[in-house]
Amino acid sequence: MKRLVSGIKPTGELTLGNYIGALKNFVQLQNELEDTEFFIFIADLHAITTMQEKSNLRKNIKNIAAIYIACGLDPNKVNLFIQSEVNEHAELGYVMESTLYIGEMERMIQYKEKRANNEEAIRTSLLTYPALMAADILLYDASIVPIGEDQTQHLEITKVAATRFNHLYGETFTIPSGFTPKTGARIMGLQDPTKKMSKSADKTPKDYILLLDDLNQVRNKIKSAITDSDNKIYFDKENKPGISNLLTIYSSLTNIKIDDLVAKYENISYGEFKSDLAEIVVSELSVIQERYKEIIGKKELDLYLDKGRENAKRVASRKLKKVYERIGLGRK
Ligand code: ATP
Ligand code: LTN
Repeated sequence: MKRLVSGIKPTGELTLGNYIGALKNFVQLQNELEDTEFFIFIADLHAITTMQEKSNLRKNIKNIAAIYIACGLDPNKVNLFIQSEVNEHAELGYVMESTLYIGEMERMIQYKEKRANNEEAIRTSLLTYPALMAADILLYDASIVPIGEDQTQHLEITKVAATRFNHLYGETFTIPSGFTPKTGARIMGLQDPTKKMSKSADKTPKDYILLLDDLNQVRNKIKSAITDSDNKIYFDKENKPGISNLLTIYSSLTNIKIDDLVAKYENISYGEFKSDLAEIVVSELSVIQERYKEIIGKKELDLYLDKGRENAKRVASRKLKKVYERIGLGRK
């Protein structure tokens, strides 16, 4: 039986970027892959690499759990759980810190970027973050890890950690592969299409679409997305980042190839294109929002998270025990 692992940090409300780059692919893989066990979690330990207000953190954790289900993950097929409730993640995270080198951590782009924005109070865990992410994946011997493009470097370091550990202590971990969508692995901001759409960076709300945004606001955000003035629709990431980003969103949500969209919208104005796209996004989000309302606050949500935690713990504790034995920690 193969295993798939992925997680999302509860650092804010989820965006269309999270949906296209990650969530939508979790659902697609759930429906396509056979003989695969799914472990999808809420990465709350990762969230505290930066300051989180307590009540927001709690709210965001539950919110992501409900969004997972609202987007189409079937909690009877997929193990949904909260990372901090399976203590093996933190414990193997420490072992991974003792496997990876500081130089390797310091090379991580996400660390360097976040550090550049906040020179003063950088938490140590922001640097060691990839060690915890490696633990998240290796605890379950995951062979497939669906992620957006910004996480590929972290997945690479996970492979380094697994290979090094196997070499030092004998075959212990499966080397994982990333699954990144061909289109939509990096959705850009609507106001600044040269930067990633993000839920936690300091941005104007018009730059991102939240999955739970009011649908009229969604329409307005798409209509006021920054585009160039040449009024021709074609894909050119360098020179036309705005329109290229909108084409990517359109293509990801409809599965229509970008080339076919370009042909369809030849000689059509940006305004009309944006209106069509707005309706496509709205119809996708309205289904998610309906299901979200049905599940949030319900007792079932906790029961699913309990069941997910137990299943995750069973696998994770066995693995951690084996790791400790391999290293020579403790007495047996
Ligand atoms: P933050 O914005 O708080 O730094 P994030 O959104 O990058 O967080 P997560 O919420 O943990 O981080 O990301 C969950 C998944 O969504 C990851 O696989 C990530 O690669 C993907 N993702 C995030 N933003 C985008 C985006 N703009 N385009 C495509 N995928 C994305
Ligand atoms: N690092 C990811 C979230 C994350 C993750 C993981 C993704 C934490 N652990 C394990 C896949 C597998 C992020 O910041 N987006």
